[in-house]
Amino acid sequence: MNGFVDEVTIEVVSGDGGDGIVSFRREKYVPRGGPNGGDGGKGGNVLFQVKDNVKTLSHLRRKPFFKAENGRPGQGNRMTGRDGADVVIPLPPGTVIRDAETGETIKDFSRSSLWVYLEGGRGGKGNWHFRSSTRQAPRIAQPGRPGIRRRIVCELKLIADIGLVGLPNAGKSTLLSVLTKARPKIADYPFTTLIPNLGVLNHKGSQVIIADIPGIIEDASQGAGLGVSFLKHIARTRLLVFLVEAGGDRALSDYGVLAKEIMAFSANLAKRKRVVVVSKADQGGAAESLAAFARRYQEIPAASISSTTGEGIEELKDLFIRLAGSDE
Ligand SMILES: Nc1nc2c(ncn2[C@@H]2O[C@H](COP(=O)(O)OP(=O)(O)OP(=O)(O)O)[C@@H](O)[C@H]2O)c(=O)[nH]1
Ligand SMILES: [Mg+2]
Repeated sequence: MNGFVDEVTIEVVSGDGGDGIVSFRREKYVPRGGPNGGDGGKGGNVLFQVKDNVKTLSHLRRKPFFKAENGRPGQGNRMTGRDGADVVIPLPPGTVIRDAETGETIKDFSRSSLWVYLEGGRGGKGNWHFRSSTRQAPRIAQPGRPGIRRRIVCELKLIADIGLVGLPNAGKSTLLSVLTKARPKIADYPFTTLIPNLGVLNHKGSQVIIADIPGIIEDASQGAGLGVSFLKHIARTRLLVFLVEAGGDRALSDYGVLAKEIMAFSANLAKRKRVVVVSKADQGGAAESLAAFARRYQEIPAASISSTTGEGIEELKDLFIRLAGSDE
């Protein structure tokens, strides 16, 4: 998956109300009993349920039509028909729904919620309701109201769980391509990535969305290089991954630059849970870098990897899921 927006058009229909019926009591010795036709049941509603463990709109793409059940007709003895069952459509947080015809925004879902979008049709009244002193044997009953049909566009603004930060060329995009199906541009020069890339890591039944952003250099917060405004794309992540190239103490100073620029961008983002990942371990110097980190920042978890040889990648997936994952 690429880009920050995903969009699916679906069709939803609430249930029709059940019809009221015409019926008369039948009793021994009573030639013509009074009216006793029951009301129809209500049609089922269409609801949206926003849940944290839903990450994408792919289930809607597989099945883009939802219909709630119709209400059942009334019965004799003034019995009301059964209500139709609701249909509940799961959505990931961050979804905006729009009317496909008018383009009007219907709702913007940011966090978990359950919301009734379309009410089912009301059930019709049975003839029992229409009795009066002048009309003792009413032969009329009301039909149920029809349900409502709508075409809507669901648009997901993806929210990453993990943000990859690093100096240009640290190997962020390469790591994203190794962990996920995303295929960002990778090249041997700085500032290859100009706009953020997203990928979904599926691992052992859990998922995390990872954002790869442009490289950060010293004074980026003052506008150097590509600046830091793209950090807003990872403002809501659960985990920051500082990717620094292997090579003894250099990894430590690179980390210092990143930490300082992030702090200058947002003190709030700087408080986010973080891990250090030493990249390009195949080029040597990773053990020294890790040791230098362990001496200086005991409290920050650190790991080393090579996207080229695959060294440390499985362990990194475990770590990412443990610190930022959710069930699929
Ligand atoms: N030897 C080695 N080279 C790597 C590894 N990971 C990435 N590279 C190389 O490092 C260079 C930069 O990789 P990118 O993934 O584009 O780096 P980036 O951090 O996304 O860079 P920007 O987008 O410019 O910030 C490329 O030539 C990659 O092939 C690794 O594990 N080992
Ligand atoms: Mg890149």
